[in-house]
Amino acid sequence: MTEKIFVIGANGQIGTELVAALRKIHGAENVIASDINSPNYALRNTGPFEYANVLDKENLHHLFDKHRPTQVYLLAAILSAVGEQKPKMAWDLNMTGLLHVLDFAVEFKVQKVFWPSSIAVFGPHSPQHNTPQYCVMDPNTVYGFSKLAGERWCEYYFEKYGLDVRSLRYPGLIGWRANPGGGTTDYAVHIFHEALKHGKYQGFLSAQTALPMMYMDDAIRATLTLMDAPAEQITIRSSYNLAGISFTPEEIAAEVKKLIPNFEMSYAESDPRQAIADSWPKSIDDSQAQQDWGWQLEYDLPKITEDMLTNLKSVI
Ligand code: AKB
Repeated sequence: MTEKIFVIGANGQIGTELVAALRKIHGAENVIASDINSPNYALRNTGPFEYANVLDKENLHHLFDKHRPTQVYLLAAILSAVGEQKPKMAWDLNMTGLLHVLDFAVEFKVQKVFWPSSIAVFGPHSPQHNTPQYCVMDPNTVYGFSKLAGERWCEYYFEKYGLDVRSLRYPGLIGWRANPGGGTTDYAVHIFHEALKHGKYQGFLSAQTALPMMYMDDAIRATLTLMDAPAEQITIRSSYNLAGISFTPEEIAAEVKKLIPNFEMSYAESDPRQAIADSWPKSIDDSQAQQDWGWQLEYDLPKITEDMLTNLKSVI
């Protein structure tokens, strides 16, 4: 059966890479990229594109009706750091946008929906090391509790309406094809750009702040593997923990220095993102994803560093 895949929020860090991967598998014409902004350089002239604002219910309904997608990926969101500057807007976009998509997915009998959650669903009272799938969750950012509420809605739509919705709690994502926008883990991408451009970088988190991170190739593979898994293997309909690897700014700086020996790292005195990072897990237990759909990580920190620097060199 030919899939018709609708990707909402395609211009972002995940969307840019996911659209390219989906188009390789399903053919460019079967993957409709959409965003509130004009297509970015990677999406331009590579396949169908629509303007979509998840809060514009009428237009979104029209797009579902026009394309009758079999799969929908909803990636439009306001991330943790920007969410703290615009709390009401973050709640509205992250929550109302999700509910619009879930409702239209039911109405138009979409076969599968993907919606990303995040390690931000955990909070200061969650276990910080090897954080389990199920534990105390008291996120204290708007982004975090919008993701936690979203997870509950996803499970609810699965239980009440039989909607096949699948989700991952992404760690911080690192990729070279697109920049992250407004998150707490963004430093782990900026460091590579700055190392190549200026040979130095001032991070906004302290040297010892460990956070779970993942290379984009792994994240895209995890997403596609989850979406391809037979429905009976999916035992979690809220969102799966996804671990990646955990490292500190000091550790990533040391890896960069191995390949760019004169690289210098410094650390900001204070930054509001530090409090967000301190409330998040340092490492994650993703054994349920391994068990249910065979998840295996490929990229460790040295491999990420080498791949990032090699690829970025050719594009910046
Ligand atoms: C952020 O930092 O806000 C995101 C995330 C971990 O969900 N990258």
